[in-house]
Amino acid sequence: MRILEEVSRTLNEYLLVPNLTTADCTPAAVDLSAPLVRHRVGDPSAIRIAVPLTSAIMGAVSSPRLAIALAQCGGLSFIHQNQPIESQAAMVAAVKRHKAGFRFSDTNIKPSATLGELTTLLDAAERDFAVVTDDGSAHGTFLGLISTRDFHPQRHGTGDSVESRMRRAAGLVTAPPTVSLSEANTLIWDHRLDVLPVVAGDGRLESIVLRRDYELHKRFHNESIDAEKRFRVGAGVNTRDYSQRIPALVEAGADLLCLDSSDGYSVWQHDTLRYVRETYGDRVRVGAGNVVDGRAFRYLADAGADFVKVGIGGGSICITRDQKGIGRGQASALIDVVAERDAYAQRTGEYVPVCCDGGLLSDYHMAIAFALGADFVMLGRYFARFDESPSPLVRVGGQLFKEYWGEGSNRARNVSRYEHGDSQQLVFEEGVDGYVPYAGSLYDNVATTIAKLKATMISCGSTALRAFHDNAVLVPVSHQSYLQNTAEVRLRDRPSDPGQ
Ligand code: RVP
Repeated sequence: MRILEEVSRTLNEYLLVPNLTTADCTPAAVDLSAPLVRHRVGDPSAIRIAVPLTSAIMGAVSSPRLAIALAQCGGLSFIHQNQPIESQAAMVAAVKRHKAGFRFSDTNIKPSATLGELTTLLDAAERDFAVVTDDGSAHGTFLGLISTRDFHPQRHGTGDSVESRMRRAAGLVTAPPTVSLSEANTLIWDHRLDVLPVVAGDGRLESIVLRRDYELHKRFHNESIDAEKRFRVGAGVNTRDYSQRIPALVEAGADLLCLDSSDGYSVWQHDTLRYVRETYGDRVRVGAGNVVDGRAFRYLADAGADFVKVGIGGGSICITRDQKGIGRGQASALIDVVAERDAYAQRTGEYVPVCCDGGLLSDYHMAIAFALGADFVMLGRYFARFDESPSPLVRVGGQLFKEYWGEGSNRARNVSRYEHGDSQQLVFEEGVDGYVPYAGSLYDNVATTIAKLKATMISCGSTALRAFHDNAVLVPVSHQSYLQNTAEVRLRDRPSDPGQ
C-alpha cells in the first residue's frame, strides 16, 4: 500500500492570479490553437485545431449534426462507439460527406401530419419552416416546404394536413448534389429564397442550404478541415472489437480515433494501440485513456498513444467514484500527467498531447485546465445543452431541458467503456440519466466561451496556450474563499425584488 502525499483536488479549488497585461495582449492576438496528436518536439502536430474544445464520446452528445457545427467553430467531435460498427461508420461518413454550407435537414415532416403536429415540431425546434418528405425523415423523397408563413392557427384548423398548405416540390427551386456552395448561394439570392433544398436524381433529399448560413459561414475563419476541405471528425473505439471497428472507421474517413474507457491503464489498451501501429503505422492516429497519473500516461505513450485523455470519476453524470472508489480530483490528475508529458517530451523528443476530460462545468474550469497544462479539453454536459446535440428537448415545469445520460448508465449500457474483466453485461451502473438546462445554439455559446478564455489569458498576460501554461500563477482556494465565489452566497445578500 502507498498513500500519495497530495490530497485530491478539483478544478474548483484553484484560481488564477493575473500577470502583467501588455499592449500586445488583445483578443485578436490570442491564439487558442492546439495540437491533437503526437509529434516531434519543435515540429508541428499533423492535426491541430484552432479551438481546443472536443465533444465527448457519448450518445447524448456527439452526433453528425453536432460534429459539423463544432468543426465549423474550429473544434472536433468524437462520434460515440456504443452502437453497431456500421452505424458509427455511417455517422463518420455523413460528416465527411457534408460540404461546408450544406446542412442536414433536421426539421422534417410527413405530408399526412396535421398542422397541429407541425406547430409542435416547429416550436420544439425553434424553427419557422419544415421540409416535407414522404416518410418525414432527413433523406426521404422531397415533396415540398412549409413555413409559418403558409398557415395561421386562426385561419386553418390544427387538424388540417400539412399537404393542404405546403408549397409543392414541383413549384420550388431545388439544386442537384453537384451544386457548389457559391452556385447554391447565387440561386438563393437570385430567387430570394430562405432555403434551397438539395435533391438527388432519385428525388431523395440530400441536404439544405440556408440563406442565414451564408452570413454564418462568413463568421467562420477557423473551420477544422482536412486537406480535401472536408470537416474533420473523430470516433471512439474500444478494446473488444477494434480489429473490425477500426478498419470500418478508417474507411469512412475518421481523422482521429480515441480509445473510450473509464479506466485506460490496461493491457487491453496497450494491445489495441500496438494493433494500430502495426497495421497502419502513423497513417491512423489514436488517443488512449482515461488515466489519472503519470505512470499510466507513460504506459500508454510508450504503447504508441497519439494523445492521452485524463479524468476518472469527474464527469457530471459519473458515479464511478461512488460505485468503485476509484478516481482522482481532476486538477491533481492533470498536474501529475502534465508533468509526465513534459518529462516524456524531454526524454524522448516526442510530445504527446493531454486532453482534460470531464467535470468542466463552467467556462472558467476550462481556463484552469489550460493553465494547468491541458492541450485540449473534452466536454459532455457543455455540448449536451445545445440545439445541435442529438438528445430530446423537453419542457419540465415551464423550463426547457435537454436529456443527458452517462455512457455507464442503464440507458446507454456501454459495456465496452465500462468493462470489468470478461463480463458482457453492465453489472452495475457508473452513470446517471438526467437533464441539463437547454442553452440554445452551439455557435453562440462556443463564441462566448472563446471570448471568456481569451479574456482570462489576456489578464494572465498570455497570447498562446503554451505560454499560458508556462506563465500561469495559480492559487489553491480555501473552502471559505470558494463559498464566497459562488453565486448562491452572493445572491443571498441581494435585496429581494420590490414586487415580492
Ligand atoms: P462532463 O463534461 O462533466 O459531462 O463529462 C463528460 C465525460 O464523462 C465523458 O467524456 C466521459 O469521460 C465521462 N463519462 C461518460 N459517461 C460517464 C458515465 O456514465 N459515468 N462518464
